[in-house]
Amino acid sequence: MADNVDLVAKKIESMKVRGARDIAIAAVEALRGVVEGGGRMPELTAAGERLKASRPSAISLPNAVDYTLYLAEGNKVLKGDDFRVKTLRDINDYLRSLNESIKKIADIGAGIIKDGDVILTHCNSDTAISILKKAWDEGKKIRVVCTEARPRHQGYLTARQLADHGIPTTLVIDSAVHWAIKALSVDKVIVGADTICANGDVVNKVGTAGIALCAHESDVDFFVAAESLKFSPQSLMGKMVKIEERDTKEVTELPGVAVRNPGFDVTESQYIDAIITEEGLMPPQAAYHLLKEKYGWELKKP
Ligand code: RUB
Repeated sequence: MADNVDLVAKKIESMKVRGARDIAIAAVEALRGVVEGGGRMPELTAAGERLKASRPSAISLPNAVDYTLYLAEGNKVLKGDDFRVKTLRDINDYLRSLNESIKKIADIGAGIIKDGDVILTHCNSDTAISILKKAWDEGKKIRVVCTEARPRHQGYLTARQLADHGIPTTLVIDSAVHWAIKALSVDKVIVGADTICANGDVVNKVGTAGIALCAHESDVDFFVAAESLKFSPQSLMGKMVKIEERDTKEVTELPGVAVRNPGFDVTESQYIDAIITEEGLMPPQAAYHLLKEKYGWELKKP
């Protein structure tokens, strides 16, 4: 297997590359490297398996790998350099479409934000951040509340990125969310997603489900920002998704005490007001229809 594929898989495992979108893009780029190096279906399939195994809870990763293999498969009758040239073109088009998707989500998401809104976000989602930056660039004077996202503190990245963009940003510890929604007058919650199941349940950074419950209690709208890459035809409901448990040393070491460190949790669709996708704003219950129309329940060319 290409050294670079293993390197990318290790970067995903160690979270040097992280976030559902970025790991999917890194995997597609690694597969592109295999094609550039003259690899064909057997090499691509082996590379895809290695990449898919690197993080279990984000469906974006197997979806992106399978779709890239599907593109290559469509070209496998081509001989010699023709396979390489055509497959590289297809992969580059796919990467471009992923860039377009996040821009469309930013436009659609910014449309639901009002001037003066206070928005709470969790962890570090490029997709959610793109919406917040777009709303700000449109002149909406928003304020953002970020969580820390213990134990790895990805929320610090979000806070830095937003503050550097000029957006007034407040950081709170994860357990202050209930307080923050009330005391800081939060109007909306916008988070990203790692997987969206067919019934509209959402898998995202651990803590998301609790935030959704707090938002529900305070009648605050809860939005999930995710491109269709995160939709899972295979996962009927959230409880079927394998939740990654990470090294407990990330949390603490207390002799004689068992520590658990789940990376993600499942927010049930009933607590989600809408999912912001590149296809538009939709109720989570419509996930089934998007999957059926766009993919016909299989990863096919959108
Ligand atoms: C990141 C996380 C993000 C989603 C969506 O978790 O849960 O909310 O991946 O991100 P981790 P994006 O830090 O463990 O990867 O919108 O960038 O795809």
